[in-house]
Amino acid sequence: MTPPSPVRPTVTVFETSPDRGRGLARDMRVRWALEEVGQPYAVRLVSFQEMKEPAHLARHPFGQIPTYGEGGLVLFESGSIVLHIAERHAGLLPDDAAARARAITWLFAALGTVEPPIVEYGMAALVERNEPWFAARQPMLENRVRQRLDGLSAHLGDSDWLDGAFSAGDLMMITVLRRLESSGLLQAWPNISAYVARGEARPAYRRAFADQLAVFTASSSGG
Ligand code: GTB
Repeated sequence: MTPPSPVRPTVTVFETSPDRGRGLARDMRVRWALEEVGQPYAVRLVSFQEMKEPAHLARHPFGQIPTYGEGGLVLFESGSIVLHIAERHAGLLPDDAAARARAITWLFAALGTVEPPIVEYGMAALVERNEPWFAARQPMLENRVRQRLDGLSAHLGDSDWLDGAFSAGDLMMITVLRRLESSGLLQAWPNISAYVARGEARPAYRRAFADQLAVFTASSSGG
């Protein structure tokens, strides 16, 4: 395992996040991972215009955030970045090989199985609300989310975390679930609501949240 590097990695984040500092943009998971492992980092702020310009497209082929730079290495995709951090520092993946594989499985489950229906549900409410098909489509999208929450809740049961100790899988799952907080849907699964709250109570989460909020506050006050 690598000790904290004296050369700080750089994470590219929104200069002015559209979530207004609620920690819903995907840099939050990278910041949280870095805080969990005790690795200081720098941020590069980009505007929506800069995200589509050549300098940023060289870091991220789709012109998005987050990106992660460490020496000569440049990564995009929040899942890949969090896994990279977890593999190089102690604290986010178990040492036991089987437990480690299961934690990585949860990270993939968060991104590949739980996040897509949550994002589709949220995006429809945002951009399709006035479309004629919205009323018919939204219950179907909500039902897909409910199916995932049923499965997750049944697995979680009374446990604190998804598989033993807190891991990168929990970190990713909690950031994904947080996108549902304003929908009120999570309240029907008290163990999932408690799970998300448990993640948000972690000191590393709180530091990451405060730091991304400070960026939004500074940008929106012209600072
Ligand atoms: N699969 C990629 C990853 O995991 O890194 C997806 C990256 C991505 O979607 N990035 C978004 C982005 O750069 C920001 S996080 N969008 C700008 C663009 O594509 O031009 C998504 C996001 C944005 C806003 C909110 N919000 O306002 O609540 C929440 C999440």
